[in-house]
Amino acid sequence: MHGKSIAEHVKCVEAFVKDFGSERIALVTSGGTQAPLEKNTVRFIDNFSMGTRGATSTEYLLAAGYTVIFMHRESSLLPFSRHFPSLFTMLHVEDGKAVSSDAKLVDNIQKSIHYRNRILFVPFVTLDQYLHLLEGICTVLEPLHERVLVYLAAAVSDFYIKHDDLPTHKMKTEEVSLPLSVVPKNLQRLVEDIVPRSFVVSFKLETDESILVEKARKALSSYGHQLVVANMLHTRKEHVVLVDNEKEMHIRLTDKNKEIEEDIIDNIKERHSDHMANAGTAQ
Ligand code: PAZ
Repeated sequence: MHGKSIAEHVKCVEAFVKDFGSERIALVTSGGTQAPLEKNTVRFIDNFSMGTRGATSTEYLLAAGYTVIFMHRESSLLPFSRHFPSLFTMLHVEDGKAVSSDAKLVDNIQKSIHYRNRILFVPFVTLDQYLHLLEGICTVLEPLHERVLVYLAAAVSDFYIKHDDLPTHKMKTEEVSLPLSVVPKNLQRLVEDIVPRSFVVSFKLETDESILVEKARKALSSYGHQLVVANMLHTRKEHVVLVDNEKEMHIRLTDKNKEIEEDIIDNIKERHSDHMANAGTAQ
């Protein structure tokens, strides 16, 4: 969290959107959450997500003209730098300076400089921080109404141990107890009470394909938002299903030189434009 409290992060968002100039703004959530197993946390529940979907989508959102609040798990992947997991080995020293002539590296550094005034990084680590930040940031964005796209790509824990049930100290192996509770779903409240005019996209990950679309439909009808991007764990980089109240649309990656997020964002931008137009928002 870079030493900032939730309230301080929310204040940064307020300052960032105060002079908001572009026509659209996206709140992107990215990466997994930690749910502690002890008050003095040594162990926690976590998941596989490195934030590839969120970081990649953010690059395409910026290119599509969005300003982005990038709410990401600390130390997960970031837009532009995500392409270089071993940056250190790409540099050499010339006249006491670290340099590289790698064209892709140069291009991505230039892009990240180009967009730096249009992206705000807001880190989180735990499930609790994630939930509070999401609510706080959405509250700040509400006055921007239909111009807001909420893009919930983070893999949020479904289980946690309530604060009162957490042992204070490192759990002893002979006293293992995991009184897990199900994380209360906050999406309905978000959609109905906090950002009722925004375009809200949630993600649904499954490992059993036979229930994927049914689960996405259930989320749509429970929370009342606009779109679910449904994906399978092992094919998430090549295939997603966009599920709305009327139909399903499959996006399949056929060109190996492309990233599926380019098509996802193209499609979502169009849907968001319709949402704004239907509400009479100038574009
Ligand atoms: O971080 P990543 O790119 O490896 O994975 C992305 C994802 C699978 C976490 C995302 O596309 C997603 O489905 N998020 C929601 C997960 C869920 O709570 O169902």
